Amino acid sequence: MGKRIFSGIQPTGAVHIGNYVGAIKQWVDLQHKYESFFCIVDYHAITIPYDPSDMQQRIFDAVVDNIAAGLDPEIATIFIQSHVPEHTELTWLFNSITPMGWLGRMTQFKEKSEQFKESVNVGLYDYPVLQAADILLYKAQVVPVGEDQVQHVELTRDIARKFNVTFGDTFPDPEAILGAAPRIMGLNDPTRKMSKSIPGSYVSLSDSPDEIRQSVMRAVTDVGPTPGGEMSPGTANLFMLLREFSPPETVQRFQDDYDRGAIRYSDLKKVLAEDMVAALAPIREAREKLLQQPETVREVLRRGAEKARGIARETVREVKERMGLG
Ligand code: AQP
Repeated sequence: MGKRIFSGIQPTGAVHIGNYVGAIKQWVDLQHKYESFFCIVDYHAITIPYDPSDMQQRIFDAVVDNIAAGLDPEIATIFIQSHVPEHTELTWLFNSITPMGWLGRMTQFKEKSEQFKESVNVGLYDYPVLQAADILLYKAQVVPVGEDQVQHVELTRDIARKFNVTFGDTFPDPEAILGAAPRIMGLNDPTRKMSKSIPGSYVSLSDSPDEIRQSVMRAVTDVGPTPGGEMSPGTANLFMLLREFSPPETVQRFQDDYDRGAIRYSDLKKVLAEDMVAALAPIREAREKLLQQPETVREVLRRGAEKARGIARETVREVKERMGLG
């Protein structure tokens, strides 16, 4: 069997350029190289407060955004996590071998419990075990993610190894792989990562050209470079985006201006905004078309769940047998 990749995205809000450059662009490249599974992880999304009445719409939008951005349903298996019940079944089996201390160390849990102080639930704590089940159900070895998810992939590896040692060799060692821009910071607060759940932090793939311009022009920078000092987080973030969306000559020109202490951030932002508008235009157009074909999208998801379930069922059968439950 060739290598498999697995990755997921939460339907917690609009898919943004951080998700796009940090993860989706890699998925689009890698789908040609490996057997690929991409999942809209709705069971993960319910671990923070949400409105059930628009969950289905957010799931649908996330699928549309990913296909519009280049995921090809003819090559990759695209499906919804809750359509494959083995994800939660394997989570329970893994819960019984995962020490609580491993989960207590997870940075995302610490950050999210701070962000949603009033509603820290068991699901949020157990989130990384569900993620391990997502990956290992398909025995994926390659997991393309943004930097924030690396710790969870390492935990997945620990769970796989512990299972193998305890019950016999079953799972491969999954490995996280990062793209060139693995951590895009929030435009309104460049000390925190760009996040769907932080309003003002992101440009989404569905934003209009004017919304993109407004968000980029409002991005936090600094009053000017400190001679010989490090770039401020906001400026470094804009340069990172420039490298993703603008040609190398443009990046070089602004880098030279910065080095000479002659940079005007408003000029940089204007150029970046226009290059971003142009780069995202084909995605926006593909998105509009897909929105007119909801039945096609639903058919992709039906086929995806069917293919995923075939594999997931077999893994759970094997795991239960090894654990003395089969
Ligand atoms: N700011 C980011 N820069 C680079 N990559 C990012 N990713 C997320 N934010 C950035 C990567 O995108 C993939 C899908 O992310 P997710 O939907 O599973 O959840 P997340 O990491 O928790 O992303 P968000 O946008 O911050 O969502 P909320 O606000 O709901 O928590 C992952 O591979 C992730 O690394």
